Amino acid sequence: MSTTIHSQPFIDQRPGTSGLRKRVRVFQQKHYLENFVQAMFDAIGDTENQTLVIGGDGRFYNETAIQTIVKMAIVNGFKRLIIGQHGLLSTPAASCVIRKYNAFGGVILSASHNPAGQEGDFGIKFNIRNGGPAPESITEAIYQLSQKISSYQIMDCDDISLSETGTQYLQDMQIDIIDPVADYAELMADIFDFPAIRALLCNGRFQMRFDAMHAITGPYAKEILEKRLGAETGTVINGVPQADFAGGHPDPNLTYAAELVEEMFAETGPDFGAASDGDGDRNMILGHGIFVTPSDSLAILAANAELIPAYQKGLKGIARSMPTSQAADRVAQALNISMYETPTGWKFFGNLMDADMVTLCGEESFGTGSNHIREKDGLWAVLFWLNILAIRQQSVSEIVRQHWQKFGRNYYTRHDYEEIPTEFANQLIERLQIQLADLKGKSLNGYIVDYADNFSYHDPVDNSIAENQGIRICFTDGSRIIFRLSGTGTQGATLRVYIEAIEDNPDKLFEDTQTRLKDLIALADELAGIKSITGRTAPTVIT
Ligand code: VG1
Ligand code: CO
Repeated sequence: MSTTIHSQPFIDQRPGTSGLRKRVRVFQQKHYLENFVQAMFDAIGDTENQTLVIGGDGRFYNETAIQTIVKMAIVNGFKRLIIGQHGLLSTPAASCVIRKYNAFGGVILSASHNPAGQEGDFGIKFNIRNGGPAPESITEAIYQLSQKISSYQIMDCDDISLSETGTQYLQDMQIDIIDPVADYAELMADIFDFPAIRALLCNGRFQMRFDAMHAITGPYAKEILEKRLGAETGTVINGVPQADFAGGHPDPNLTYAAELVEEMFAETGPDFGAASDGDGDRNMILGHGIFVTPSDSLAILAANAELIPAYQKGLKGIARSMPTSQAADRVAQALNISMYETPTGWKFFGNLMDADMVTLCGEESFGTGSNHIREKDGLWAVLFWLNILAIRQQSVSEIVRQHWQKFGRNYYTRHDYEEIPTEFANQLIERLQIQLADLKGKSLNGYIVDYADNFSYHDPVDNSIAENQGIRICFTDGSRIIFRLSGTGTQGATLRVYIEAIEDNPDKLFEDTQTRLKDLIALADELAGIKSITGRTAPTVIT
C-alpha cells in the first residue's frame, strides 16, 4: 500500500561537488533521506515506466537507505530496478551498468573516501542516463524542490532481499539483483590488452600490490587482477569491504594509504603499487620508490594512450579540472588535440565526453577516467598503467622520468586545511577576492602576475555558466596558486591550496617537490593570510 507522509523541508539539502554528503546521524533524522529522494525523483523528469540502477559503496546505512529508495521508487512509477548484490556497486561500476542497460539513471550511495560507520559520513547522488553525475541544473532543481517539500510517497511493505542475484517482483515492478563486478570486469577486458597484462603479472618477476583500503574495490580488484589476470593471491590487500572501512580513511594518498606507501618505498618493495578510495573512483599510482602525482598520471596516460587497444586510434581531446596541473596540456599540444579546463567535479566532464570532444579526463584529486563511462575510474587507471608497463617493459620510475625529459615537469602540490571554522574560511576567500582586481602585472616576490580571477566556466556544449569555481593567481612563467573551498566536506570548511611551477631545464627535473615550491607556498600564505586568519601553521594533508 502506498502512503503519503507529511514532512517539512531541511535547509541543508543542497548537493555539493558530488551529491549530498552529511554525517550518518543527519541522514538518520526522520524524513531526511525520504525528502531528498522525493525531491530527486521530482527533479529528474518523468520516472514512469523507467529503469533505475541503485548501489553504493557498502558503508554503514547503505542497505537501509536502499530499502527506502526501493519503496519510494515503486510509488514514483519506476518499472524496473537494477541493484548490486548486497546493495554494492562501485561508482564506476554503477556508471557502467546505467549505460549498459540503458537505464534512466542511477542512485549512488557513497561519501567516497570520507570515513564511514555510525559516527562517519553518508552520501547520495543521482546519475543521469549517460552514466554521469547529474549536471548543476538538476542538482540545483533537487535542492529547490527539497526546500518546498511538504510530503513524500512511500510503499508500506516488507524489505526486499538483496542477498541473492536474480529477479524478484514488488507488485509489478521488476527488481534485478546483479553481480556488482561482472559487467564492469567485462568492460575492462574490452578496453585493455588483458593477455599482455597477464603475461606481465605472471612473468615470475613482476610484483604488484593493490590496496583496497577495506572499501568497495576489494571484490573488483580480486576478480580482475587475481582471477582474470593471474596476479598472485595476496596482491590485493585489505580486500574485504567493511561497513566502517575498518575505521580507516579510504583516501588513496600519501597520508592515508601509508601502509602501501611504506611497502613501495622499502628496499625490496614491489614494482607497482596502487590504491583506490571508498567508492572506487579514485586511484593512486606508485612505482618502486616513486609516487606519481595524479596530474602527471593523466599526462602520462595521454602520452601513452596509443599503446592501449581502446585508444589506439588516438584521443579526441583531454579535459582537466582547473586546479589540476597543466602537465596534460603539454601532451595535448604535442598531440595537436584540444585541451579543456573545467571546474572541480566530474559532472563537468559529461557534456564534453557526450559530444565526443574529449577521450581522457582527470583531476588532481586522484581521479582519472575516459569516455568508457561517465565517472572517474580507479581500477581503469590501474589497468591502464599495467598495460603501459606490459608494453614498454620499463619501470614506473623510468617512464615518469622519460616523460619529464620529453615534456618538461610541472611541480605540483596541494595543501589542505581541514575543519577550519566557516567564518575564517569565508574571511580568507574575501581577503583574496578583494586583492584580485589589482594583481595583474604586479611582481610578488619576483613572480609577475599574468592574470588573477575567480574562475568561471562556460560549458561549450550547453552554454551553461558556473561561477566562483576557485581563485587563481597565474604568473607569467606559467606557475599558479589556486585557492578554493571543498564542496564535499561535512564538518566546518576545508581550504585547498594548489601550487604549481613549470620546469623545462633538464638539470632541474628531479628535485623534491615541497622544496622546489617553497617560495610559492610562502607567497600563498602571504596572500591569503592562512596563518594569521586561521592560526594554522601547517596543512592537515599534503598531496
Ligand atoms: C573533491 C575533489 C574533487 C572530486 C570530488 C569528488 O571535491 O577535490 O576533485 O571530484 O572530491 O570526488 P572538493 O569539493 O572537496 O574539493 V569523490 O572520489 O569524493 O566522488
Ligand atoms: Co570517490
